[in-house]
Amino acid sequence: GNKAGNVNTFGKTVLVLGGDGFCGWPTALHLSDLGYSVVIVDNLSRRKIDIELECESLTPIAAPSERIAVWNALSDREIRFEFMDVAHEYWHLLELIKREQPCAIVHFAEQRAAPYSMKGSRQKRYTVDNNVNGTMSVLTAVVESNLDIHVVHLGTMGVYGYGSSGGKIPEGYLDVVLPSGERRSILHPAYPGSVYHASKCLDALLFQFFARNDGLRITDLHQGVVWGTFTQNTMRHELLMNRYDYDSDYGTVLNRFLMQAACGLPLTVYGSGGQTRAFIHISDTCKCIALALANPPNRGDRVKIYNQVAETHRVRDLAALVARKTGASVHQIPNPRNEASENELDVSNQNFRSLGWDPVTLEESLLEEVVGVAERYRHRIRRDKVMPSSFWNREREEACRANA
Ligand code: NAD
Ligand code: USQ
Repeated sequence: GNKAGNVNTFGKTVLVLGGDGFCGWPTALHLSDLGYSVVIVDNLSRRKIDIELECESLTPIAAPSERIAVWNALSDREIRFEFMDVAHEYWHLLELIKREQPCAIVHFAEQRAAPYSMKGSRQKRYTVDNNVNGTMSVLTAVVESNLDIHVVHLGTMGVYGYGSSGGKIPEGYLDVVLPSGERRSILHPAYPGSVYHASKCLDALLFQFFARNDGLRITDLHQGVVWGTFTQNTMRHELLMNRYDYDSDYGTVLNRFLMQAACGLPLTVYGSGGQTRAFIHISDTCKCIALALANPPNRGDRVKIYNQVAETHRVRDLAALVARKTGASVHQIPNPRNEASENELDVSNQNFRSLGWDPVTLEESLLEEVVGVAERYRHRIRRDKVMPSSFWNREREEACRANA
């Protein structure tokens, strides 16, 4: 394996689709810092959804041009920005690819919140339209450009489904014995738990097809729940600050618990809290992308799939940990989601481990840092955005409303 630091990035351009988002922004800075020429492509749909949901990032985030200018001034590098809807401006995307001739495209540009994708029929349809069309446009444009571009996509652990792991979850493929007795390695079956997760399963089928039919070089990263907000690069200036979502649609569970602890709110455990999920810190998201870029598949290879996870935890154990550290109280509330109430989760992350990745885990100091950020900005919290407001089905909605 090729360790990221050993790669010659000189003259190499990377497009970061969705580079204004929570994972995309710190990754764009990290890749720029490593010497890649970075072009952020984003239609700012996430900032517009903030307006729709009447809730902003807990941390104040600067406008794209403002924060890019700050980075360019202090890093002596140059990030550029293209305002574009990658799902619906195909010709614009193709032109950009032909002009920039990137060695790789990192694709974060999707609607990524499971609760938002279940909010109503408009949001369900928007999520599939945006995510599947975006992926389709990227793949088609790469074929059309006739350039040998490595596509790195941010997928999710949720494609495997939770609750029926049947042992350690492998990295994308399952060895099976067909009825004929023949052995075969197949794409792991998809068990999406939300419309958002279903859109990622559809993406995965498109990757499989384009890798086989057109020989595209594709890496799909099945990432766990991301926590934290700061990275070394975003800490270099106040105006480089990253997003911190805390509302019930976009806030991920550990960041929500840390926010709740900082504001004196009870920690909202959905159901029994027996759900086990995989976690990764935002700084490791950036490192894993760099490692994936440094280790592309060869032309003709099947899609390279990595599980991008550091550790697994049960939701109620996370709540107990945060409560112990901060004195917060824990509230079990009816689960707005339709998911297994208890599940085991054992995940292989051997692919990244074999490249020397040594992930950070739930260290006390990092947890304290996040609580510190939440305390600093707690005056910005809209308390009416903390309780669940998206429900998986009518039964869940009635149970939640009856409890409210
Ligand atoms: P985010 O919503 O903060 O960022 C996504 C960015 O993509 C936003 O800036 C948005 O404006 C942009 N975007 C969306 N649709 C677009 C389009 N059609 N054209 C151009 N830009 C578009 O989300 P995030 O947390 O940074 O997640 C990024 C990716 O990582 C997603 O694909 C998500 O599925 C995956 N992921 C995230 C997590 C997590 O916990 N945050 C975990 C696993 C996987
Ligand atoms: N949960 C609570 N209380 C809360 C919020 C969540 O108990 O206040 C529970 C949920 O019911 C769920 C678990 O915590 O069982 C995780 O929820 P989450 O919102 O943190 O994560 P999820 O909806 O799975 O989605 C997030 C990202 C998504 C990414 C996914 C990775 O938003 O983009 O794909 O994590 S994974 O979960 O591994 O599929």
